[in-house]
Amino acid sequence: MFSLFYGLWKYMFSKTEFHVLILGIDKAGKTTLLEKLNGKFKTWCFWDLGGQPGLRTIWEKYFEEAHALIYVIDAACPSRFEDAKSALEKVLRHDDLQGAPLLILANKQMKLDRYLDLKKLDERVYMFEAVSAYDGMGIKESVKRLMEVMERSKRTEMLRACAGVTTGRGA
Ligand SMILES: Nc1nc2c(ncn2[C@@H]2O[C@H](COP(=O)(O)OP(=O)(O)OP(=O)(O)O)[C@@H](O)[C@H]2O)c(=O)[nH]1
Ligand SMILES: [Mg+2]
Repeated sequence: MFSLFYGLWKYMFSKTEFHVLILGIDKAGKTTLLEKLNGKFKTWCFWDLGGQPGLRTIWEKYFEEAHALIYVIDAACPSRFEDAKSALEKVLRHDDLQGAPLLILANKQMKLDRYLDLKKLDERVYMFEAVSAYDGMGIKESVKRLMEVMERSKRTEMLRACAGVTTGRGA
């Protein structure tokens, strides 16, 4: 009996198309994200809506049928955080989206990397990681990566050699 119900449930579930709304203010990177998602989730239908102020009034027409929400923020543009925040607050306050799971994506982290243009400085190995020191996201992995690179670096080799020479002199 259980397997009959399970089979039926599985059949219905596999037929369900999930509607996922992609929202965020203009130029946050929604359409770019959609291009990355396309074809990767077979039963998911992503709705990418324009984020210009004049287009945000249309967003709510999609709320009722949305299973979940992805909210994209341009993390490289602090001057627009306030706009992004108030647009998000308005979305979350809406009754038609009640209980819909929310994924917030801090996009364009790498833009800062490009702005710093560290490659120009010298030939040293550098890593750029998106982290949150506040909640610890990415911290452990980043430092681990640094340690791995550090252990294999020419500089560590050089410092070891120097330390060897110094110890040798002192002895
Ligand atoms: N450097 C960088 N640029 C990005 C990234 N994601 C998107 N962009 C650029 O940001 C610009 C805006 O991206 P879109 O995907 O068109 O933004 P949108 O949220 O769809 O904007 P609207 O449709 O106007 O609401 C484009 O020039 C993208 O190439 C990213 O992760 N890094
Ligand atoms: Mg777009």
